[in-house]
Amino acid sequence: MGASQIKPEFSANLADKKVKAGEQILLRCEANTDGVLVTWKKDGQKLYCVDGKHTINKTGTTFYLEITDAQEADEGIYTIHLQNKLGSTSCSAMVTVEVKEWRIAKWIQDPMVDTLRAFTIGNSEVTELRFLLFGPVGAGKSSIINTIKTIFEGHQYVNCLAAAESTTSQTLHFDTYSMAKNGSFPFAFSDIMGLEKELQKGVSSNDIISALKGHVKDGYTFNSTIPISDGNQYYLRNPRIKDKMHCLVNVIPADKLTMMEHDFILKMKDVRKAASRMNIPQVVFLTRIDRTCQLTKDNLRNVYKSKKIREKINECSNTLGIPANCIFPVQNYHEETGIKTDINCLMLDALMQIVNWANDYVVRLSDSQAYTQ
Ligand SMILES: Nc1nc2c(ncn2[C@@H]2O[C@H](COP(=O)(O)OP(=O)(O)OP(=O)(O)O)[C@@H](O)[C@H]2O)c(=O)[nH]1
Ligand SMILES: [Mg+2]
Repeated sequence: MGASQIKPEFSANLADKKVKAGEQILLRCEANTDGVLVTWKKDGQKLYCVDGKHTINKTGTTFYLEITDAQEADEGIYTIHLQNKLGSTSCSAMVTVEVKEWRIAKWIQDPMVDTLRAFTIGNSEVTELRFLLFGPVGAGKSSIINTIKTIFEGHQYVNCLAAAESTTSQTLHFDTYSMAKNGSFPFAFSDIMGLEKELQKGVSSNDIISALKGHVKDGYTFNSTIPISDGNQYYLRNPRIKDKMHCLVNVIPADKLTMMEHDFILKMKDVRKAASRMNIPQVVFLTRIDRTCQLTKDNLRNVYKSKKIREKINECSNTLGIPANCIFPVQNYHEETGIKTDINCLMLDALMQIVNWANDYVVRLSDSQAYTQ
């Protein structure tokens, strides 16, 4: 019986491959006949073979694809399709190319906690460095506070109300969470209502700007249509340096970044401009990274090997105009019931940077340049 007279079938399928950058990738499968037309595809498109890079081969009924010097661009789903007069068949495999860490994180918690515990602020007029968390509804602002408090308290903290998925903000009041404990950890994080793209919804940009300037007292209930003003019992008329914000933390959900609409980005940029005018350092905490990258979800320590996360950081940098080295991917406690050292370390790594930047800012200021805007 001629080989082409049987319908092609695989006796051994292509197998998934994980290689390091620079290595060779060899995909191999075995069929029941060699009388077939062979087509290789990558990510659903016919494979474009580059001389010296791709080699397609066949020995008897064994089919090969060899790729030299594996690079990020070689990653994807490879499919081989066999066809003859009697039918066709195909099988696929996932090729993953592990890249070197493009940023180094420290995965040892205690030295970072010790450094933050012993942190002293370089301006005696400031008792706590203040961070304002700001970003879209459901970005993970309240969860960041819970995560940081969990690290410093040593047990899970859930007092800052984090919401299940919702389109309107769960946080309605301005509240400041002090991290201070026995004279250590002189940091405070203020939680605010989420930003929405519509003009009269979510927190108003004017309220955020007032909060940056230190005019907003704890307990203030946000009003989307009427921003806080002098006369409101929660309005602090003459804020001192200690009352104002020393760093603006833009909280951006990595999994929703691409869907952020233009009007919304303009609103965020308005706030950024105001912060820039005041020279307040600005950073991004990129949250929900586990929803963006499976590699990172499987093991948080892969975060700085992940191409998806690096792409998100670049996308975020281009969208908001914030340099990539001021963008920190973080993961919040959201479903865990116990303490996870890796979650803590990634957050601590970001905190180690931003407390220094906030401190540099308060060192430059003094109450002699009283802030009365
Ligand atoms: N998977 C995952 N979910 C997260 C993460 N951070 C927050 N969440 C979830 O996202 C949802 C919103 O989180 P919140 O902390 O309430 O967000 P928020 O920015 O305070 O939201 P509003 O106050 O409503 O504006 C909750 O269901 C959280 O559990 C994260 O890193 N990973
Ligand atoms: Mg909230």
